Order: sequence, then structure tokens, then C-alpha cells
Amino acid sequence: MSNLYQTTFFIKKFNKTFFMAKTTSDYLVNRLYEWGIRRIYGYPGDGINGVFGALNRQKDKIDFIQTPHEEYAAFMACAHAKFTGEVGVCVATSGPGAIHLLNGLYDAKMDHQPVVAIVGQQARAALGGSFQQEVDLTTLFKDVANEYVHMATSPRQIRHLVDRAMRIAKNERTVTCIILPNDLQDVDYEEPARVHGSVHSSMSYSKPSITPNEADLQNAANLLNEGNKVSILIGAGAYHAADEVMQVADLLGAGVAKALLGKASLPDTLPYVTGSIGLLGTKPSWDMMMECDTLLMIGSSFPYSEFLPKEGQARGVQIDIDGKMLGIRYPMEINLQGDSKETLRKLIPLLKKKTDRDWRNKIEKGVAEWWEVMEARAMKSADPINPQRVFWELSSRLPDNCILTSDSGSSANWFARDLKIRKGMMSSLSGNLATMCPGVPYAIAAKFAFPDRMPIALVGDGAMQMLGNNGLITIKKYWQRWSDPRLMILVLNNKDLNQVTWEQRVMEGDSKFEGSQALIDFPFAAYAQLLGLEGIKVDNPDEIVSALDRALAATKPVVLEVVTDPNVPPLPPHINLQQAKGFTSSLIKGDPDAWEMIKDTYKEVVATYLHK
Ligand SMILES: Cc1ncc(C[n+]2csc(CCOP(=O)(O)OP(=O)(O)O)c2C)c(N)n1
Ligand SMILES: [Mg+2]
Repeated sequence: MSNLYQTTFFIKKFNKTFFMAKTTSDYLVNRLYEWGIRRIYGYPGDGINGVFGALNRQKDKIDFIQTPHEEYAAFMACAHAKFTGEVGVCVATSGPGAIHLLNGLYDAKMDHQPVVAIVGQQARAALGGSFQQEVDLTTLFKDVANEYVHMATSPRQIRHLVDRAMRIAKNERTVTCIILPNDLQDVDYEEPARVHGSVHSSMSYSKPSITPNEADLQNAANLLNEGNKVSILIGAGAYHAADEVMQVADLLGAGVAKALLGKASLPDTLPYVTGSIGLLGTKPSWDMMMECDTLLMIGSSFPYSEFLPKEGQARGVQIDIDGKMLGIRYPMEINLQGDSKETLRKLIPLLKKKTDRDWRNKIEKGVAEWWEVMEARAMKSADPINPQRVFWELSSRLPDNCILTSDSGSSANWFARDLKIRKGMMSSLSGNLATMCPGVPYAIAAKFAFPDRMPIALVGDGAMQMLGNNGLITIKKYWQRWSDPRLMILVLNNKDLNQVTWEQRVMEGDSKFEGSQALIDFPFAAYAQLLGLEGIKVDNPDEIVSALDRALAATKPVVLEVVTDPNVPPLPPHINLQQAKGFTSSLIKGDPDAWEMIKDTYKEVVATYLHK
């Protein structure tokens, strides 16, 4: 008898196939399937083998993807949620496997993504016995999965544990966790008995339509109508409301700045989109925030208040689906809880079109000038390659509908500033946790979710050496399954943990600490070739364009390794006195790269102020 029939059986009734689970694990996997889960990311171990047996028996229903590390599984589940809007699921074994998930799970939690983590545990009878790999997982996950973490001790709990973990992940847009002792995974499934103390849960979930009440909408409209210089700040929560944001910006004569997670929420091709905001932001965003008299914030929890108007300078309206996230970044006069699209739809008829377009014209002029600065900065020579040049050239060559992922190094600066995102593209990065290493796993998960689109990961050499190189092995394992194998990883090989090197200089006023910052020169492109992938290395600025064209036309996943200059400064949109002092004192203290840095910074400043 086949394995399938030893452990599961099907009954036919009224022309429908009902799945009858044998073990609790079979039940769990099927229940996840019934909740709509079609892919699970994870890594095995004896603490979770019962579930893996069930995944094997039901592999026609749920696609299991083996990741190179449990942290990848959590990043990929998070990316799945970010790019599809569905729940992402990851699975890991007890003890070390569960611990490895954590960073990716925090990434999901902090960026408000629904992710369910399923982890193994030692056998029920061993718990409390200081058994091997026994970690108090309920306590360990209590923070990251604070909305819902439970350990099953009876097969009769499995139904409601799955139902609640799924429902709470969706409803709260957060991480939930189910812990399964390994002996329980193989126990026959039992439905909850009809007795006192039994829980009878169900599955259906429909997203409610949430909008503020009419009076609050009218108050918000009045406030916005009274403003003369309106600025809008959007985040990932406005991604599905692009048309409405455009209408509101037009009516109010406003400019629109974007938090990093909202980079794809509005195309950069619009003349009034000021681009990113914050330390990695643009000058037009900075100027708009410093001069506006009204702030409308939509679907964003952008944290750096010093880049928002001063308290008292602007009157504010905030729209967010999550009531908990309202009114925490700026003292808003009106906080509206609601879906961004539906709320804006109700707000639009209440807005009066501003006839005075001076403010808007000023913003558009600032934006146009800024793009010239970006081009001028990109074209400055560097040793050997100016990273901004790579992003600038990539920008106009981005394939339609591509999915951009960025890591947390200096690439995030160039991603934020130099890439002109167009309609139909998606992008993400670790916005709130700002962890290293999501770039490659996000791109792989994007490929699984949208095989016909091209993910492009923008990653530093430090992140590649930390976890990214292992992702190449996973790509090797799976890429031939993808109907369209295009996937590009752009590696900035600067032999430095560059973002932090600049932070040491500018924020701390210290010189670069070679011991903590220097990286070895790893052959990323050659390594990709060794794995049978495409690998292209470029260290000559004259070859950037041809290398990009080759990489974008590659017929298999490609690593494009660009040897970039670590001394090109990721200048903030403005340098304040404190940062400038820190910067100079680092030079006085004898930074190993002082002379190169002075040259490159000088070129950047010249490009900023004398670009014409
Ligand atoms: C897990 C983790 N460790 C450390 C950091 C601090 N950090 C942020 S960016 C960065 C440097 C990244 O270096 P690399 O990937 O080479 O990118 P580069 O800045 O050089 O382009 C570090 C160490 C972090 N954000 N996350
Ligand atoms: Mg680096």
C-alpha cells in the first residue's frame, strides 16, 4: 500500500472529495491548504518531521520550498505576504531551527505582514526535563508573535490553533506561531469532542471595508481645503490607492513624498513626486516638509520626526488602516482610521480644487532640479565605479513590472534616490527592522509568487557574505522550474560594510574602523558561474551599460557584480552642523580613506550645487 493510503484516505461524497486526515500533521497541512496556503518555506529537523511527512503526502496541494537557512524561510514568507497580500507561512524544527526564524519574523512583524510560523518542539513527555534542543518556545516567540503563540498538547486543538493563527495573522497583519511537540505531530487527528471545554472554530475570513465616519471626513476635508501649502507623505499602505493619491494631490496642489516602503506606491515619473524622505531622502522632500503648512500622511509610519514639519508648523491629517499607528509621528489634528483607497474615495468629493498653483509649481521645479542633481552625481568619476552611476543607468532600463528588493546597506540609498519607479512595478525592503539580508530571499520569494516577472535584488557584499551567497544555492536548486528564469542580483562589491562606515564617520565623528568594516574581495560573479548561473563582473565605468544590458537579457538567473567605490558619500538631503562637525573631525582623526573621501565628497557637493 502506498504511503499516501497508509496515513490518509479520501472519501467521495456528493461528487466532492473530502480529505480525511489521519495524523494531526496531515490535518494541519490540509487545514492550511483550505485556508488558501499553496506554498510553505522552511527547513527540516527531527522536531518537525511529522509535519514534513504530511507535507510530503500532500505535496500536490502545497509546494514546499527548501530554504538555505530558517531565517530565509521567514524572510521569504514575509516577502510572499508583502508582494501578494496573502499570508506567508514558514516552518522550522525545534530549538535551533525555531531560533533561526526570529530575525525574518521580526522583519514581518515590524512591517505589518501576516506570517504564520510553524515550529516543532520536543516530545510532550520530555518538556521540563532540560532535554536536548528544549527551548521554551512559547516564551521565545512571545514578543514576535505577541498576538498569538500557542503550543498544542492535544490533537483536538489543531483545528482552532490553525484557524486562529491564520485569522489573527490576517486580521492584525502580524506574525503568529503554532508550536507542535514532535510526538503530537504523529498522533491520530481527533475532531473536538462535543463536551464542555471544547473549541469549535471555523475558517472563513472576509476583509472588512473600513472607512471613517462622515463627520470626521468632512473635518479632514475642511482642514485640507484651508491649507495653502499641502504636503503628502505616503507609505506601503497607499500602494493600492495610487489613483486616489494622484487625484488628491492634483486637487490640493500638493507634492507627494514617499517613505521607503512606499517607494512603489506612486511612480517617480510624476513631476510632483518628491521621492524618498529621511536620511536616504531627497532635497525636494526635505524642502516640502520644511515649508508646508499642511501635512496629509497616508498609510505610513515613517519614524524620523525630524524630517517632518516642526510641531506647530503644519496642521495634519493622517489616514491609516491600523488605529494603533495613528497620531504617533506628528501631532495630527485629525486621525482617520480606514483603508487608504476607500477613505480617499470618500474624501475626494469633499475637496476643493486649489486654484493657486504656486506651491505645486515650486515643488515641481525642485523635483526637476533634483533629478538633474542625481544625474550629475551619478556621472562623477569614482574609483573604480560610482555606485550611483549603476543605479542611474539601471533606472531607465528597468523591465516593466519588475519587482525590486533592496538590502539594508548603501544600496538602500541609491535604491531610494536614483531609481525612477514606474507604474506596475513593486518594491520592498526591510523598512522598520532595517535588517541586513532580506534582498536575496525577498527576490526569490517574489519569483515564486510571480514567475513571469523579473525580481531585481540590490545587495551589498556584506549581506551577500552574511547570507546572500547561500541564496544563490537555492536559486540553483529551483530556477529551472520557473517558466521565465529572469532574476537579477546586483552586488555592490565595495569590500566594506559601507553604510555603517559612513555612520561611524558622520554620526559618531569617528574614523573608519578597519577591523570592523573591511571585507574580503569575494568573487561573486565567479561563484555564480560555478553554480551554473550567469555571472558578470564589471570594474570599468565604460562597461556598466553593456553589463546591465547583458544582465537584463540573461536567460538564467544572473549575478551582476559591480566593483564600486566605498568613498562616495551617501549624503543626507541636508547636512546639519552636528553631522558636518562629525564628518570633519573624522578626517582629522586620520581616517584610512581620508583623501579619497575628501575628493569624492567634494565632487558630490559640486554636483549638488553646480550641476548646471
Ligand atoms: C543583521 C544586521 N546586522 C548589522 C546591521 C548594521 N548594518 C546596516 S548596513 C550594514 C553594512 C552592510 O554592508 P554591505 O552589505 O556590504 O552594504 P554596503 O553598505 O557596503 O553597500 C550593517 C553592518 C544590520 N542592519 N542588520
Ligand atoms: Mg559593502
